[in-house]
Order: sequence, then C-alpha cells, then structure tokens
Amino acid sequence: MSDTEKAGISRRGLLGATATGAAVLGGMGLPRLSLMGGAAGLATVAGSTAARAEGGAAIAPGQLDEYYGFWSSGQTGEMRILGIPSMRELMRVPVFNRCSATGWGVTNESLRVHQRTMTEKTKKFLEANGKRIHDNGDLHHVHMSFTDGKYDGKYLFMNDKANTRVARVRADVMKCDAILEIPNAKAIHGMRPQKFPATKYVFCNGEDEAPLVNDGTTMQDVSTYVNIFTAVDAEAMLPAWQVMVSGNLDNCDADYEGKWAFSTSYNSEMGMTLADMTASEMDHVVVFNIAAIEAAVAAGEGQELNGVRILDGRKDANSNFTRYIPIANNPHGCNMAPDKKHLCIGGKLSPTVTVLDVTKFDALFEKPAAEVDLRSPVVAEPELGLGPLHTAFDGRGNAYTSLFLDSQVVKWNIEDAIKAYAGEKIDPIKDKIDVQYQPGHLKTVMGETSEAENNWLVCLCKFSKDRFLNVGPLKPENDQLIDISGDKMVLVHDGPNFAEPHDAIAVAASKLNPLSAWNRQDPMWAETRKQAEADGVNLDEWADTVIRDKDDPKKVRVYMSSQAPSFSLESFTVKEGDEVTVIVTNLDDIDDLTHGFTMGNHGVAMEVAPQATTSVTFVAAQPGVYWYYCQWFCHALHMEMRGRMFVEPAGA
Ligand code: K7E
Ligand code: CUA
Ligand code: CA
Repeated sequence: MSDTEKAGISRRGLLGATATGAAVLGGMGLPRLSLMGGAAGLATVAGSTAARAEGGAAIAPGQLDEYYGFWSSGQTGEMRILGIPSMRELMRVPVFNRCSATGWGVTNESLRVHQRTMTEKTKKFLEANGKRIHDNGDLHHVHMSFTDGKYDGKYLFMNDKANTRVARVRADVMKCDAILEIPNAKAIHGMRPQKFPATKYVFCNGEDEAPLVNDGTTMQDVSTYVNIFTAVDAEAMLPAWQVMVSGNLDNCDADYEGKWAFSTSYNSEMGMTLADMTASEMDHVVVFNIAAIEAAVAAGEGQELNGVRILDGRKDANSNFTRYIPIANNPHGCNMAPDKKHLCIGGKLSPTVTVLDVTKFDALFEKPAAEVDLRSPVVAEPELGLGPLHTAFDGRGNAYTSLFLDSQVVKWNIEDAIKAYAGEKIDPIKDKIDVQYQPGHLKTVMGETSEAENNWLVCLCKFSKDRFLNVGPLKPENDQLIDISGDKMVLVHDGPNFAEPHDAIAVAASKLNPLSAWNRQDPMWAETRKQAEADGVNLDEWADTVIRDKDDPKKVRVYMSSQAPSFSLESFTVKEGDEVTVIVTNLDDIDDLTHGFTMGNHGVAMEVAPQATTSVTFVAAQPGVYWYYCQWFCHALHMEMRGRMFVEPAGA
C-alpha cells in the first residue's frame, strides 16, 4: 500500500487537492512531492485535471530531488543527469560527443581522455592525425560502480556501440576521465559493472562479429568471424581479458556473488541477414565463469592479440569458461533481481520472460556441457505480453517488464511466476499499464542493486507520437514516470527527451557528494601544470605570460587567469599559422562561478569552472584582430570580460 493510500487519499484525489490539502500532506512525510509544494509551487500544474495528473511528480521550485537519475543518450553520445521524481534535466555530461558549451572534444584535457587507448598502433595513428578523434558515439547503457552489491558513488561507466568504446565518468566532478577503445571486439553494446565484491571489472558485450584478425584477408569468410566478450579493468580502464563466444552478445549483467557474468545473444545463428539471424527456434544466454577465466588467464592460456589475452569460450571449444543456456529465439534484456538469485531474460520475439536461478549455475560447470541439462536453472517462464524487452525490480519481489509491442509495462511477481511454472494455479501478473509509446528500458530506484526501493519506475518510451506539441518530423522520446508505491501503477509524468536515451539508473542522492569547485591538483590537468612549471609559470597565481617554445618556435603558450569580470591578459600577440595553446585557470572559487573562453572565428570555446585549469590549442588564422571573450555568464560586467588576439603576418 502506498503512503498516500495509507493516508486514505488516492494519489489522483491528492493531485486535485487544494493548497490546504497539500499543506496537510506536507506534514505526512512526503515533503518533496510537488503536490505538497504549496500554492506557489503548484502554479505550473494547476491547470486542467489532465495536466495535474501528469504533472503530479513535479518538485516545487527550490526543492531538491530525492534521487539522481543518470540517463544515457544513445546517438547523442552524452550522459545526462535528471532529478527523480521531478524529471528535471540537471546536467549534460559530454562523453563521446563534441560539446559546444564545455569544449569537450576540443580542449586538450578532453582530447587526452579521448586519446586514451589500448594499442600503440592506435596511439600512433591518433598522434599522426593530430586532433583526430571519433566525436560521435552511441551511448546505450550507463551504470554506477558497486561495492558489496550497492552503488558506491564513485564512477559511472558507459558504452559506445558505434566506436567499440567504454567510458568512465568520475562522480565527484561529473566529468569523463577515461575513454577506452576496445581492441579485437566490435560494437560494445551491453555493459555492466561487476556487483560483488566490488567493481573490479566492467563487462562489455561485443555485438557485432568480425574476423578475429580483422586485417582484410578473410572478410568474406564468415566462418572466421567471432564475437568477443571483454572484461575491462575498472580502475585502470584497460582490457583485463577477453573471451571468444559463439553468437553475438546483446545485453549483460552480473550476479551478487562475483562468480558469473551473463549475456543474451540474439544471433546464435551467426547470421549476416535478418532472415538468418531469426532462423533458429532457440538462441541462448551465455554464462561466463569468472574464476575459471581468471585462472586460465593467469596460467597464460589462450592467445594474446593487441595486448589482450583471449580465451576460446565458443561452443565447440568445450571449455569451462562458458555455458550456453537455450532461450527462445532473439532474447534481449538481461536483468539480475535484487533478491540476488533470479536473472530475468526478456523474450523479445517470444512473449515470455525466462527466469534463471543463478545459484544453480555451479551445477552447469561440474560436468562437460554435453552432460548437463543446460535448462536446469530455468525456474519460471511467465507469458507476459508482446515484445518483452527489459525488466526492473522493486524491493518487494515484483518485476516490471517493458512490452515493446503492446506499449505496456507489466508488473508481475517472481515467486508467483515460479509457483506457476511448478504447476500451481496462480497468475503472476499483478497489473498492466499503458505507456506512450513502445517502451525499451525501464528503471526502478536502485533496482539493479541489493537496495531496490518501492516508489518510482521510469519507463523510457521510444516514441512520443502525439504526446507533445509537434516539433516536426523528428519527435522526442518520452520518459514516463510511474508511481509503483501502490498495487496499481499510476502514470504521473511525461518527460520529453532528445535522441535517444536507452537506459537510465536512479541513485539515492545520499550516495553522491559532488564537488562545487575543482581541486587545483586534479589529474585532469596534471600535464598542463607540468608544462606550466617548465615554463616557469605559477598557475595558482595571477598568470599573464606568453611563451614561444624554444624548440618549436611555431608553438605559443598563452597563460591566463580569470577572475570575474576579467582575464589576466587584455591582449596577446601571435603570428599567422602559429599553434597557439591558451591555458586558462579560474581563480574564482565561489560556487557556480564558471567562466569560459571563446576565441572568435577559430571554432574554439571552453568551460572554465571554479578552480579549473583548461587549455585549448588552435592555429592562428590570417592576420588581424580577433576578440576572445567569456561565454559563461559570470558577472554584471560579463560582457566586458574580453580581450584581443593580434595575429601578425607570418613573415613579419
Ligand atoms: Cu536499447 Cu539496452 Cu541498447 Cu534494449 S538496448 S531497448
Ligand atoms: Cu567570466 Cu563571463
Ligand atoms: Ca536468433
């Protein structure tokens, strides 16, 4: 029963309550819900009944959300932070994309992060191409690091399907500090941190298959194609080991004992066309045996390719690294329940979710694969509706599965599904709710940890169609907020969102404590500080030095400080064609006092947050006067925070 029901008032009734009613509820331990925000806070939702019903979870101005929502953004390539339950967008964190506001993808600090890569070959390639990076990404999944099955507030990890990469965001500053291009694999899709005992590995699924040695010699021979599962060392952000598998890898998750990782595979057929990929009756879930893999890696088994040890876990190899559990054709979601026991596999083409008891996986490895009943861990397979994709969980034993084709979320009970599978006459389905429209991932609060809560469900709908004002042929997605505190699910908010959040997590605000100003010694600009030291410049003081490199006279370094409302340099002079590096340290340490540096007509702009040192390198264009300015509103005299770059003719 929900708190509001306990109070004898239905949520919908509550939504229609007057400010007086709201004030009463404000004393009922629900101070953060909008409806209790008092008259002023209700201004935006006090329209029609419909508007009230759907604006129900807004938070009054000035009130903070209870949860951080970390959203992926698909092909936009960034991570987004939303507040839950208000669904207000709080921040965008550029990761795989080029960001005009912050300079991500152009600043030297971001380029160093972008260029962090495994192979010497790639490094050389990047160096040879100067600033060339992939500045697009397809970021489907974002997950936080764990300690003991719980979010530890340290890192967020995310995948880039487009360029086979994994990135890490530091939760103390909410900036990306590592991007790893994974060798040997193709198209990292499913990605999950190890839950227990802590996130030592980030498990990464390779979705597309390719020749293991992909040098163009066997392109047409699909028998040389393999799929690769990668464990990335979460701290070093380098590949720890890889396993070759049969069939592609879609979504993955990990258990609560640190023994297994598991991945769904929709193409066990290893087909190249749609017809081929859907030809079989059954696909599979691959179970990875971490201890067996680690032992083999330590013993130097397998082969080393591009600096990573690869083991053969394909079906024919009959190894103890993997088991292939048959699942109805083309499964998708792979979600471990907070009960630490049950793994739920979304059927996608099949109307079922297959429930696997992970405590039964040990038995699969006790004998060779051919001698065990690979379906023996299946404890339930409820028929839930059409197009089951992903499953989320509350802390009461309930599961919530998105039904893509039915445009619904179905709430069902895991234990009841197990009883029904065992033959008892019991309907595991508890409720269904229409969503708008075609849901993919859905998320409960901390439902991917052992601390699942029972209040909110966010459903990420792939289509919004008629839910918002028409903005042209390209429509927003629709992230819907559903109240799951009662027996019935209640839709409380529509949240339009830009392309294309696949996944999200909700984390209690108490788990995080981000900084309000940078630490001057932050590793992000360690290299820049080292260069400054070599140049005899103290970045902790007002710096206004222009240095021409002794060894490479085409290179100029311009050291500046910022303090509202001025830069330390009102002008500086360079020559046409010079490679100019501007280094700005923001000496302001007041909360929220971010400056910026934009160089006119050079395609250069960057954020300089409190106490940050950021730098950007560009080539001085044709002779003339160029204005630079602070583009981040910082002061009443912010417009006046500007200066000139004089570019002299090259020969002068
Ligand atoms: Cu969109 Cu997680 Cu890439 Cu399902 S995946 S919907
Ligand atoms: Cu400094 Cu605007
Ligand atoms: Ca298939």
